Amino acid sequence: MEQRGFHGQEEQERFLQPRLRDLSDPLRLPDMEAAVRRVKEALQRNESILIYSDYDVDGMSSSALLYRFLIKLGARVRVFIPERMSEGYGLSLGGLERALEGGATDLVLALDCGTTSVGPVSSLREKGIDVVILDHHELPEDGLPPANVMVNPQKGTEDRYLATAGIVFKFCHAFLKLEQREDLFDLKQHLDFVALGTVADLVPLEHDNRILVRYGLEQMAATAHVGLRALMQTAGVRGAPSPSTVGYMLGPRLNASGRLAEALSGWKLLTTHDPVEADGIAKELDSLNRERQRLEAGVVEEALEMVENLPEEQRKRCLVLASRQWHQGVIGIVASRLQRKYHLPTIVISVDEQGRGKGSGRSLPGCSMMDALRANHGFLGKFGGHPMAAGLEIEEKQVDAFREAMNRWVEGEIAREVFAPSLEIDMQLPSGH
Ligand SMILES: [Mn+2]
Repeated sequence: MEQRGFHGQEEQERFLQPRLRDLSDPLRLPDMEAAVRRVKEALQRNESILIYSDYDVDGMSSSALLYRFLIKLGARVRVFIPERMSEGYGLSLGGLERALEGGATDLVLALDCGTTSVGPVSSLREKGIDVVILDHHELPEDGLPPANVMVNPQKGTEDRYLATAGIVFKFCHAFLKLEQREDLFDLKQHLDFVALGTVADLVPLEHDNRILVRYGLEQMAATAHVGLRALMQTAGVRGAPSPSTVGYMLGPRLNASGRLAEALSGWKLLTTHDPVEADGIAKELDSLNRERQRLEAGVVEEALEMVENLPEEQRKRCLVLASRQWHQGVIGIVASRLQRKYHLPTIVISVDEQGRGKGSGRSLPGCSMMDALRANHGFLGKFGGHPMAAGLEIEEKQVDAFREAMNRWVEGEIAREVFAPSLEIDMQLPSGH
């Protein structure tokens, strides 16, 4: 324990026996109190609220939790999740246009997106619509969007490991705490959603994440949510769920909706109270997931061949691969497979008929994908994400130059040891014991 940096009995106990009451104060997240106040105002004025969330598992778990919370409090609220293929990641003008068609809107709550969306947030404010962002993505360098409130741990120094599901949990907790009405909503019963989003987003399972995931998985085993139960049944989950149950069985099925069809069905599955509907959606997600596996295998095969055909210096420090044949819904998974196989930062790009590429990048500890993209942003359109995973836009004609520049940048900036597969050894045990 000392080796791992846990000093003293109390700290060691806390790691070995995590307790919910050890969770840090939700109000220490930057601007959390302002976010709670704005939402409370919306409830008092009976405003119409729109939850706009990302289409991945963290996004849909976050919106499922917040939706249930606000409904329980009597809010007028609807949920919108953009389409990956046509509207793309995050708050976009196209996505917002369709979202606002859903009805009058006084307040937009952006979940797991919005941190870099200067244009879309400005356009909402011009329409007189207030915006509260709950997100954990990295901050842009050239100024934040003009949201009324942005809760993002990246603005501070603490809690930076939280996924959006964890931030939404903290929002609900802060709300109940400020109201002094912990009886209004059973937050513990929804910890399974928090575990889903946190594990699927691959954030480090340390500090509060460890507590949230531990109790969330326990909750999942006896989940009160019929959709989650149906999904576990369809996926063949037996025994107590673990992080790998979420990572390999539940996460891919929920994500399959956002990759190949509409992410809203994953959200519906999490929020439905109807066992028949739940069963139908779970089966649909299962077959979408099989389709996804088929597409993925094809792209992996082509990508491997492409790597082997690149000259050595163009694949030495970074892989950048693009094709018009690749389905945009699977490029992220393919990038992470290649990243693990070659132990290099990897970007896989799907190019449309007009020559516009959308790419997904995965990196490894010690080499921040975001730093690499910032340094080479001249080749790119929009980009954003985390040190280990990012998304980007690029024109097809820029891909070759971008590949060269990335290889050069990584070669020059990142220490060689980063790319050597390594074992982390805590201590050596003397033999003969
Ligand atoms: Mn996320």
